[in-house]
Amino acid sequence: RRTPTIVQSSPGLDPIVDFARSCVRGLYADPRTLESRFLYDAQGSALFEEITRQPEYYLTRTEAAILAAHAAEIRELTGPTRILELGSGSSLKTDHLLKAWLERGGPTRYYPVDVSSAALSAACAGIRSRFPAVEMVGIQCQYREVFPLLAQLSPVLVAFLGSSIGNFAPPEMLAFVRTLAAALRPGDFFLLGVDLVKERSILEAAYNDQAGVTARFTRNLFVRMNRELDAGIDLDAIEHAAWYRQDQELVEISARFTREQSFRLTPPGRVITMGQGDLVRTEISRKFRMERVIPELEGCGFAAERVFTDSQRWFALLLLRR
Ligand code: AVI
Repeated sequence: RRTPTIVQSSPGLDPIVDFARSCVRGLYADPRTLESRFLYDAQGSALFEEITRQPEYYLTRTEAAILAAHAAEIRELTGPTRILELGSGSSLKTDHLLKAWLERGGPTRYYPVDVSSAALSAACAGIRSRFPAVEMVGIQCQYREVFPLLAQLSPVLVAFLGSSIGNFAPPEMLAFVRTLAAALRPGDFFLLGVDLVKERSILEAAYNDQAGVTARFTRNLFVRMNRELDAGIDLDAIEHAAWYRQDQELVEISARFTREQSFRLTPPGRVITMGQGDLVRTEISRKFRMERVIPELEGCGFAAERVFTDSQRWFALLLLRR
């Protein structure tokens, strides 16, 4: 029990082949897109942690303040559940939840889930040192792979923080929430962080930080293609672009090629040509309205138990009951 235990899923597909196929599919698509799950290799996860510390990136600190203020109340409402956190990253926000669970006594069981083994190991080591009394098993896999385990973990609170749900396209989000609801038992909980619609200038600053960390995060996807797929992409010819699309209420994040170039991904070895000014979308980050998202989640099988927000109404934490 003293050493962090990490269990790993056994995906059928070789991770390099999975990455290569996904890149080829996305780069031949119209519009060109890359799957954002590939942003989170060891470097990408570390860069994302750095993004969360940028002054413009209000999401993490706003959500952490909401959690700090309401974790005890959340524990009051849920009772002594196990906690499973999807996309745990560094898990720093989780400290507030674990503290509230520990203060009420009884065993506290925590299951962080992350695709990045480096991020997961770091998170487990951190929790182990800050909360030696917490019983923990880290699970390295994609989110959907964990759903079949949930029934065994009941009573459980599934936490999905940081507005990561905003990185899904609307149909994917609904499919995800429906599948989660089906995997949970009645009476289990879902704690969901959502970033709210706000002024364009605040949103665009958050995704275009002065220090250029978000730009490095976007560019890292191409660094990864060079390292893992031997792509030979000229990284100096790639810039980060992020803007708010008010019509869809989302921030669109792309890489822009500033010069024409051709490269080849191995496997499968197909040539890809990018023209000057061509964009490759690497992420969307949706912004939500409470009056719309709550009925949507309720339509997927959850009941809204409590909604917590900050004084500026920039971010919301929704406690949903299955
Ligand atoms: C992980 N996710 C919630 C972040 C977001 O805000 O959509 C990812 C991110 N990409 C650029 N900055 C942050």
